[in-house]
Amino acid sequence: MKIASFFLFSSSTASLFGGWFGGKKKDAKVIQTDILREKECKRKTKNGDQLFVHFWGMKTIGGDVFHTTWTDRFKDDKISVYNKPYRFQLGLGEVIDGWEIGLKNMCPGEKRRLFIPADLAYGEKGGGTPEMPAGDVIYDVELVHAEQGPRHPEVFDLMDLDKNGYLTHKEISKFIHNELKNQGELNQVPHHEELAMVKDILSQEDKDRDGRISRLEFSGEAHREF
Ligand SMILES: [Ca+2]
Ligand SMILES: [Ca+2]
Repeated sequence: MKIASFFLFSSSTASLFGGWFGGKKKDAKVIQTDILREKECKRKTKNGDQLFVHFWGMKTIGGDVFHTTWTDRFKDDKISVYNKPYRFQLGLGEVIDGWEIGLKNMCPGEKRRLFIPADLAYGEKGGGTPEMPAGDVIYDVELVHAEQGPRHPEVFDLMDLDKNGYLTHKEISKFIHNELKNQGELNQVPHHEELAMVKDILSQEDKDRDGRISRLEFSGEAHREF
């Protein structure tokens, strides 16, 4: 296990921000993903990115669509148009686990078909609305656009124990230690690796090299496009 950025921490603190299965460990699971349309790009989607997608949700291929951003808005002229793309931040538990797993490493313009088992979707009982059906689901998802997402200030506040607006080595260490503990992974990660994580984070995030991470360094440049 290697934690190299705050984005991954954001992911592990997903329970703070709600979501169906927030806080559950996600990356250990794999789902079947078919590429419907391939695209190349320099920078692929990763945790923390803000994604804009069009999607079609169905129980079986070719079956009724239970939820989509595609609509027959002008029925008389038989013109189908997109509604606005659906927007969410990857890795924060805002969407079902099947999406968190299946929409990583994706390029704009790419279209995927995700086969998602019930436990990574809305469960065996469903979410109580037609948009959240029970059992296994299939989503066709087209990535329209992706950009670096905003980081949650709540995470900074959580880490900044003395509330002085900076994250020190000690505060980061403490946060990591607690995160590992909460995830039940404390025994699997040796102490030296824990220290390496802290060093890793500081070297990546402490842009002005003053040995601590300011709020500005943490929040990064919002909406930087790729
Ligand atoms: Ca502090
Ligand atoms: Ca700094």
